[in-house]
Amino acid sequence: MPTLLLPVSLPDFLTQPLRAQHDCVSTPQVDVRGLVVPGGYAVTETLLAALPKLEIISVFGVGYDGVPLPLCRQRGIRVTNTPDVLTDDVADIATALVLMTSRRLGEAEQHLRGGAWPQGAFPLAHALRGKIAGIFGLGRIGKAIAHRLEAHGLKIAYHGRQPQNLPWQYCDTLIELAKAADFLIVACPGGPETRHRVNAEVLSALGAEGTLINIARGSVVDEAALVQALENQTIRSAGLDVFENEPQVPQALRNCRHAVLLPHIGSATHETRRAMAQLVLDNLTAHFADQPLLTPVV
Ligand code: 8YV
Repeated sequence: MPTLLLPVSLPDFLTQPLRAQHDCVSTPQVDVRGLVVPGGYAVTETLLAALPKLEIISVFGVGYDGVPLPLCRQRGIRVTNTPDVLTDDVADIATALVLMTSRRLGEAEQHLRGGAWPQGAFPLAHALRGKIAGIFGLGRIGKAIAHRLEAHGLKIAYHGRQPQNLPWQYCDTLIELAKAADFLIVACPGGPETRHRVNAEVLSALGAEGTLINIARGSVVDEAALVQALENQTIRSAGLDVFENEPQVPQALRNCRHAVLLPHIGSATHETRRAMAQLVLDNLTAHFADQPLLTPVV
């Protein structure tokens, strides 16, 4: 049985079948041939150096920003992820955050649970109809968000590496997109290329009536700049499912009533997490049987 390293805890419905077919360990060992990690997990060069026989890294998530791809290519280590199966769930959470921030749903619920009823005391919210959603990163998830928000009456603009053959407005720069957007929605991959792309300048372009939504990676947003923008009300609100140093969420964000905060639950449904687990299993089985990978990254 090939030895697999599972350095952090993963759901039982993934670890049980993994243990049935592999020898699973939780600390690095020289005979490890496969590594299974959640999306965004930092696979360091030190860890890779401790695994001389590593053949495959299977990411339980779509985002492989924590995996050093050049080093994997150099060493011939294959990398897989779990795309597509989580697209709808993550897009649903982005849509929920747009609704929660615009209609102040969290605050309204707390208001009622606190024993109150509006009677003029609860502030009016903002409608979605006619507003502009600016999507940064129009990949599979970005497009699924765009379709959902179109159905809510928003107009779609986007920025990414290049314009696509789509009926939506392309903005050449992120600043231009932020200026145009009522909701700036981060849906791009994480990693060094996008680190802190949403900075103080972008937030200032988003403006006092703008909302930032992030369902991608916390690293894309300069969180300190975001806290400042929320505290100084230079943006209206933020809806976040991801944070720069998960699971740490700055107290300043927790204190902010104009921020809706979720604990990285974009793909956290029974159906999707099981489909992700199946992809991890199928990729590993294919690899150890010398068959083509289902969802190869490298
Ligand atoms: C998961 C994710 O939270 O897919 C990703 O990249 O970040 C999420 O779907 C994670 O991978 C599950 O542990």
